[in-house]
Amino acid sequence: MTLNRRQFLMLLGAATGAASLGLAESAESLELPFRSAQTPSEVFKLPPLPYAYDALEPFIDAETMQFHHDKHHAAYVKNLNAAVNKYPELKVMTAEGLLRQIQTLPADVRTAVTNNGGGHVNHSMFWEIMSPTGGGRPTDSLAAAIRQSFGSFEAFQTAFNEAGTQRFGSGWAWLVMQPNGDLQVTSTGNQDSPLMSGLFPIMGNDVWEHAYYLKYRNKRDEYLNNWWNVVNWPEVERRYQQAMTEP
Ligand code: MN3
Repeated sequence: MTLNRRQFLMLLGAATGAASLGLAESAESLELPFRSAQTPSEVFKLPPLPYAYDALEPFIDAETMQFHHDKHHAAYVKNLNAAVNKYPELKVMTAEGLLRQIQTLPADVRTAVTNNGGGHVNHSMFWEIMSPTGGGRPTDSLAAAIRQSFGSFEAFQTAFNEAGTQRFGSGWAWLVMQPNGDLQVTSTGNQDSPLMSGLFPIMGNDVWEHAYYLKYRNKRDEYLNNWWNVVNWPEVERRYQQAMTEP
């Protein structure tokens, strides 16, 4: 069984004494770091979309959301399961753990884990950092960190949008935390995860055409501008706090 962090913490709250076992410290954003053996094809699961397909209208259309989640993300999960089924020792690792240790994985599954593990982790984050009640600005410590790193929220938005428009072909625009704690705007190609470079992905926007083409056609810049209306800042803040506490 795979739990997101919120579900896991709820369970922890219900299980007296669980924190004393050290479980709280080892919880990751998507899955427990270790899990019991399961049937081979079901180690990684497609997380449910946390809102209706049309919930992000008019900024992201329902058809895009349905295909993006039910077809594209589902395919990454299926292919990631197929890749790790060759190596039982990989099936006890989280998808995030696989990406962080990508260079140590067996060479014949490294590309499949990069593409499909990255696709799974990136999209699992993506659904959660958007919300029908999103938009506005970050608050709390993240707002201060953004001001300190980029000068202003507007300057950060400009840098993030530029990272998205300048990514040639398919990929992601990111706000990441470097190992020294500094924030950085960057982009990656394909489904490459910042985790593979030792960077923590605080937030990212999917600039593959499958994320916007039905509604925006070739206007990626318009999609990037409108996307800010659905950003779930409380979840992004939570990820920022997680970035500062994870090793
Ligand atoms: Mn996508």
